[in-house]
Parts: sequence; structure tokens; C-alpha cells
Amino acid sequence: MRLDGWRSRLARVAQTAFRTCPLCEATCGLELTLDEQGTGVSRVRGDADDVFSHGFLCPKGVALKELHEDPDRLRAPQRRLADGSFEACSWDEAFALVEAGLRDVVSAGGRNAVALYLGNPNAHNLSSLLYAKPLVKALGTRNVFTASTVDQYPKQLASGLMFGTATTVAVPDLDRAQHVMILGADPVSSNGSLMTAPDVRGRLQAVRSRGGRVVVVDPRRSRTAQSVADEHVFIRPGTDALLLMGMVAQLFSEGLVRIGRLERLCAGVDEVRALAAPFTPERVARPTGVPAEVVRRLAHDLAAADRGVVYGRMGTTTQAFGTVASWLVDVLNTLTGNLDRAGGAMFPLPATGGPNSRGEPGRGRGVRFGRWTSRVRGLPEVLGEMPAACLAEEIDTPGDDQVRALITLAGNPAVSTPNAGRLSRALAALDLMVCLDVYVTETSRHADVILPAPSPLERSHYDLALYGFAVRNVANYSPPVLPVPEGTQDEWRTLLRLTAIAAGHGRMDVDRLDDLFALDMLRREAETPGSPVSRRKPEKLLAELAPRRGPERLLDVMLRCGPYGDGFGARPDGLSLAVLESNPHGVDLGPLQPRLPAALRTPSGMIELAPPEIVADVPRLADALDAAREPSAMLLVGRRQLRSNNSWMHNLPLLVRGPARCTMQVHPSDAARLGLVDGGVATVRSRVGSIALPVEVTDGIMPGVVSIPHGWGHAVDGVGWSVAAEHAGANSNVLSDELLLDAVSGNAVLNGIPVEVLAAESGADGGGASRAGRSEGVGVGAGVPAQPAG
Ligand SMILES: Nc1nc2c(c(=O)[nH]1)N[C@H]1C(S)=C(S)[C@@H](COP(=O)(O)OP(=O)(O)OC[C@H]3O[C@@H](n4cnc5c(=O)[nH]c(N)nc54)[C@H](O)[C@@H]3O)O[C@H]1N2
Ligand SMILES: Nc1nc2c(c(=O)[nH]1)N[C@H]1C(S)=C(S)[C@@H](COP(=O)(O)OP(=O)(O)OC[C@H]3O[C@@H](n4cnc5c(=O)[nH]c(N)nc54)[C@H](O)[C@@H]3O)O[C@H]1N2
Ligand code: SF4
Ligand SMILES: [Mo]
Repeated sequence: MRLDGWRSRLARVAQTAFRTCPLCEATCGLELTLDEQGTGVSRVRGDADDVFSHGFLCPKGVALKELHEDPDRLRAPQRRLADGSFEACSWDEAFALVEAGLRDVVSAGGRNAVALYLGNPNAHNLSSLLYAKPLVKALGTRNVFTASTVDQYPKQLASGLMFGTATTVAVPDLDRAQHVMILGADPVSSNGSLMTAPDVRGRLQAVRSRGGRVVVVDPRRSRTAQSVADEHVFIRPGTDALLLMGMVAQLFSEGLVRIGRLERLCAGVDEVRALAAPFTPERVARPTGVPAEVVRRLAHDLAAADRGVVYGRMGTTTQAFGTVASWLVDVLNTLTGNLDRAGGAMFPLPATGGPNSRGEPGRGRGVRFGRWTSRVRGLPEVLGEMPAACLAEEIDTPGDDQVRALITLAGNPAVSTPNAGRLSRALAALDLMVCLDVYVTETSRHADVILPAPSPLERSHYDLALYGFAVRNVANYSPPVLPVPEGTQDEWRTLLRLTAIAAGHGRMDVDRLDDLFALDMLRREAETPGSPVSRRKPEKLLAELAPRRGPERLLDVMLRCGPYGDGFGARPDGLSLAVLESNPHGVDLGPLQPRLPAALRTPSGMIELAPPEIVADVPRLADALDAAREPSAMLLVGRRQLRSNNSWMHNLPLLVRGPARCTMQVHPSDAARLGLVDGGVATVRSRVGSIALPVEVTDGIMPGVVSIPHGWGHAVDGVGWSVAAEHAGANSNVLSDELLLDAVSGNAVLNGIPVEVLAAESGADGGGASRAGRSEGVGVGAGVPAQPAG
């Protein structure tokens, strides 16, 4: 009897696997039920015992099963044939093509002729988090592009200038805050960003149940505004920096500034006071659309709150004043005494440590940028990269150092970056294109070679990047649930092979290269002052790590040398990968703790409240106070949708069923003025392109603003997405203008783009959702010149 019970329990345990969802920043724990053969997954649920997510999951987590099973997902390398179609080939053949192609491009045009683009999924992929860097180094090109410059770099740059490293980003201490002011983020749809917090909605509801307050500032009544906010304030796109300056000015003029514990650590308080003075609530009211009394009250409420926090995301970063707005968010947190205190804006301390926990505490080199400039437009380098908004011109403008080859790692820039029409045409004209991707996408359809990766269930996972932004310190490692199938290989092996090729050692054994790489990491660790292994021999440490290799070995080094680590024996109770392996629901390391001044890495050892690079952009902000607005121009903003993940999960039936979601939202007053009807079709034009898509009339958006989600526009020749092609939608980045940038960071402006909106003639008969999406969006995406806006 007892034995039988034990047996069936064992069988049950053997059929259940726990793993962290790798699809967004929330890091939810999943419970996966394996099918009877153990070759697939029969059910996905939230892991009720997960130390961080406690059973929460969203529809995308459930869709991991469909992603794993998707027949369109690539399972073998592909080479492109002369007629443009793809044919499966062997890995050796694929690498030989890459090697020959790179050799030709580099010998003709030099190292900068090869560009690299890294997309969003790299931030959720242990292989690339650890092995993309050596590839970038080996390529030795300045033309490194990532999705970060269509996303969060303004925040990281502002944080770097204020606190000393680009990953020293203050996150809302959601679970203890009593007042949360959210600008330009919709965490109930996005599940949070630069704020790793599974079940944001639940956590925000908890703020209110304990008597706190949630305020959302957004040109759209977002799901967050609708479902968990006490107050929603409409704001004209691109003007958050003005609103925030108005609040700063109000705090000073009413004597509400209370920095508290960090007062003596702050440089530049008087300068901030002087900078903000002209931006009175009365003056910012007109351009922002936020009445002066509301600006004043928002400042009062924040100052009066016992434990309050201001948080800004996409709507504040991907706009014309991205860096200034991101800076002001933390200026407000600091001036109200909420920086680095419980319930305010705090700095996580992840288990693997990071640049603000290593080395000498309290002081450092600071961040560097602008060390070189882009060839065509002269845009400054930012945190080692070129702005994604200049990728197309680097390819299509002839001259020395012209980009002739592109390697993409988990990115779909043809959909995700500005002036997608121009970029698509540029991609088609490259001499060599190599894509590491799991689908034939709008981007990888141009590739000469596509190198696939295992499905998320076939690889291990640890959120090396995102735990650095988590609202609680946690650590959770997931081993692969299923083996890597025949014909596929681990992505770290692919990255190391490419590294070897780029370094001119194409035949080198990948395992040997991996050993050298691990040894190098140990050597650097042993040389770091204060490291628990500072006097240990790297070769001996390497031997201790056997038989681990690949990402697991490197992760073990980071965990063991990290702030909670076992120090390779120095602190026997500490963390190691083995400890995480025996805790499948994760290890909770507790709530966030104050970390200043130790976490600072500014050269001065101070919190730089008025960094000169940002202050230099304030005159431009002052100009915006009086800027005349073109009355006829509508401003385009984006939006995220729960059952979507940027551009690449529209091929999963579970996520695309129901009415078409790629719609243009418009206010009834604008709809009436422009002759648009709900369900009809609109043509939207910008300086660079034009798309047509279904109209959704709603009073949930400000007059003068239209909203279109990004990541759509899949009805393009040659994509390998059969389901997505049926739910194509239109590509909003055909409209975003590569010349509109945040001046300080070079980040693309994706919110607040001037557009012209017309009722499409064909729309009168209600052309249908996906058809409307196709009509013009396809033409542009497929390489037909974009229509210049009128
Ligand atoms: N207009 C507008 N544009 C935007 C945004 C917006 O709000 N508005 N948001 C921006 C933001 S925040 C971001 S992050 C970017 C995203 O921009 P990108 O990262 O360029 O685009 P994704 O859609 O995330 O594409 C990811 C690609 O990786 C592939 N992939 C998925 N998993 C794996 C894997 O495990 N291995 C490999 N090798 N490939 C994989 C997918 O098939 C897909 O082709 O888009 C930006 N673009
Ligand atoms: N379901 C889902 N989740 C995702 C993703 C996804 O595609 N789908 N993508 C992931 C990625 S890569 C990221 S970066 C995060 C992003 O996460 P969030 O930033 O939370 O997501 P968005 O929905 O883009 O939120 C931007 C909000 O800013 C508003 N907005 C636009 N312009 C302005 C402005 O000028 N001022 C203000 N105050 N608001 C403005 C928009 O209306 C929108 O509500 O989400 C991640 N999570
Ligand atoms: S919220 Fe994010 S991490 Fe959680 S299940 Fe959904 S996609 Fe996965
Ligand atoms: Mo993003």
C-alpha cells in the first residue's frame, strides 16, 4: 500500500517539471506536465510554490506549449537558394557558408563592414547573455546595434550618469510602496519592465488594499489605468519631462523637498532647483495638457506619501525627451526622500552580483558614451552601441566602412525598428546576412543562412539580466525540460562556433574554446579586489567546477562569487548552482535593502543629481514649453497587448484568436472630424511611410492622439509564419521616423510621431481586419518604396 503510494508519487514527480517562463520580464514559475512519453508537454500551469510568482502566469506562458510544437519553428539550419526559398542544410555546411561569406566581406570592407543586431529575446536567454559578448568582441566591429536603443537606453544612460553604472536602475519597491505614480507604462498588459514583478496587477491591487494610491499618467486609458488606478491623467505624448519638471519646480517652491538620509550624498541639488524654476505648473499645463492644479496636486501627493515612488517606462523612454524624463523620475524619487528606501525606488542585489556590487564600493569609473560616432549621421555611440535608428542608412549609404553583412541574434529589426520600409529594402541588398532565429521572419527571410535554436523547453534558464531589476531578490534556475532534439544544437555552441569563425579559428573545438572562456572568467574574478576567490588559482577553481560546462559552469562561477555565494568554500552555507538545482521553486533572498552609498560607481562617489550631459538638453526642453503645435497633426503612440510579444508570437493560435487586435485607436471627436468610423479602415501616413488598418473608436484615448500596437505586419512575401500571415495586421514601424531621436541617448522616438490620418477609400465597405492590415503595410514591408507622406 505504502510502497504503491510512493511509486505513484514518484511517477507524478517524474512527469512534472518546474521552470521559469522566459518570455517576458516577469520571470513566472511554471509547472509543466510532461506527456506520457516524456517527449512533449501536455499542460502548463503557474507554479503555486514559486517563491516569487506564487502561481501567477499569463496566456503567453500557457502558449509555450504551442511554441514548442509549432510546425513553423525552425529545427535545422537553413540556406537560401537562388529563387529565395530556404532549404535545410547541415550545421557544417551552414558554418562553412558563414565563414566564406564573412571572409569576403571583411577582406573587401574591413571589420566595420559587418554589423550585428541583437534583439529582445537575448535578455531572456542564458546562452546569449553569457556567449554573445565574446562574439561581439571577436567581430571587432563598431556597428553593434541592439533593441535597447528602441527601448530602455535613455533610462539606463540616465541611471548610469546619476549612479555610476548602466545597470544601477532604481526599481519601484512595489510590495511596500504606499503611493505609486506610473508614467508611460502599462504593466498590467506588459507584465512589467525594468521592474521584474510577477503579477503586477495583484501587487498594485495590494498597494490599494493597504490604503495606498496608484496614479497612471498616459495619453491612453491603458489596462493599468482601467483596472488598478485610483487616478488616470491624460498627457500629451512626449511631454512627460515637462510635467515632471513642473512637479520638481513645485516641490522647491513650496519647500517640500526632503531628501533625508541621502542629503549629503547628493551633488547638484541647487542646480536642479535653478533648472526647474522656469517650469512652473502654469507653464507646463498647456504643452502637456495637464491642468496646473493637477500638476501641483501630483507633486503634493507624492511629497505627502509615506513611502512613494515614481516609475516610468516605454512611453517615457522612447520619446523625444527620453533621457531627461528618465532622469527626472529619479530626481523626484530623490527629492522626496524615496530613493533607496523601503517602499520607494530601490536597487536590487541579484545573486550573480554585477558592476555595482563588484570591486571597490561607493565609487567607480562612471559610464562612458560618445567615444565614437556613426559613419553616416555622426550619432554618438551609446553604451558601446550605435542607435538602431541608423542601421538602414549604414547599409544603404555607399562609402568606406559601409555595412555589407549583418548578423542578427534573436532580433526582428525589419518589424521593430524605425522606418521599417527603408530597412527592409536595405536588408535585401546586403552581401551577407546570417540570422540566429527560430522562425523565417520579416527579417530572416533576407538571410543567406538561418541558424536555429532549441525551443525554450529544450534549454536551461536563469534570469541573469532581469533579477537585476526585480522588486524582490530571488534566484531560480531551471534545467532543460526536454532534450535538445537531433539536428538542433544549444545556442551557446552556435555562438562559440561563430566566435571562433570571427576570430579566424573556424575549426577550433567548441569545448576547448569554452574551457578557455571559463578560465578567463575565473582569472578576472580572482583579480577582482574583494572577491572571495581573490587568492585562488583559476585552474584549480576550473577543476572544481567539473563536469559542468557551457552556461551552467559560468553561472556557477557567478553565483558562487556573488553576494550570497559560497565563495568556493569560503562561505559554506552560501549559494551555488547546486543549491538552486535542489530548489526547483527558487530561492527567496528577501525584500530589497538600501544599498547606497556602497552601490554607487560614479567617479565622485556622489549621486549626480545634475549630470552635465543631461543638463545640456534642458534648454531644448524649455523650447518645448512654447513650441507651437501643428493643429492638424495627430500624434501616434504605441501600446502593448497581453496576448502578444513584440513581433514573434503571432503564430500561436492561442494568442491570436478572437477579433483582430492590430487596430488604430482614435477618439470619437477626431473620428468625426476625420470621417473615420469604428470598424472602417484608416490610412495613416508619416514622413517616411504609410499603412492602412482597421479603426477602433474609443474615448479611452486623448483627442489628437492615435494608438497602434507594434510587432504586426506579417503578410510579407517569404515569411514562414502560416498562422501569423492570417492575422497579419500592419507594421507600425513603417511610420516611425528614423530621424526622430532622443537627443541625449540616440534612442528612437516610437511614441509621439506626427502622422496624418485619413479615411481609406477602400474602407467604406469595411475591408476586414486582416485585409486592411495587408493592403499597404505589405507593399511597404515587401520592399516597394514607402509612400512619402503628403
Ligand atoms: N513602434 C514600436 N516599436 C517598437 C516598440 C514599441 O513599443 N513601439 N518596442 C520596442 C521594444 S521595447 C523592443 S524590446 C523591440 C524588440 O525588437 P526585436 O528584438 O528586434 O524584435 P522581437 O519581435 O523581439 O524579435 C525577436 C526575434 O527573436 C526570435 N527568437 C525568439 N526566441 C529566440 C531564441 O531563443 N533564439 C533565437 N536565436 N531567436 C529567438 C524571434 O523569432 C524573433 O525573430 O521592439 C521595439 N520596437
Ligand atoms: N504582453 C506583452 N508584454 C510585453 C511585451 C509585449 O510585446 N507584449 N513586450 C515586452 C517589452 S520588450 C517591453 S520593453 C515591455 C514594455 O512595457 P511597458 O512600457 O509597460 O509597455 P507599453 O504597453 O509599451 O507601455 C507604454 C505606455 O506608454 C503610453 N505612452 C505612449 N506615449 C506616451 C507618452 O509620451 N507619455 C506617457 N506618459 N505615456 C505614453 C502608451 O499609451 C502605453 O500605455 O513590455 C514587455 N512585455
Ligand atoms: S507574465 Fe511573462 S513570465 Fe509570466 S507567464 Fe506571462 S510571459 Fe511568462
Ligand atoms: Mo523591450
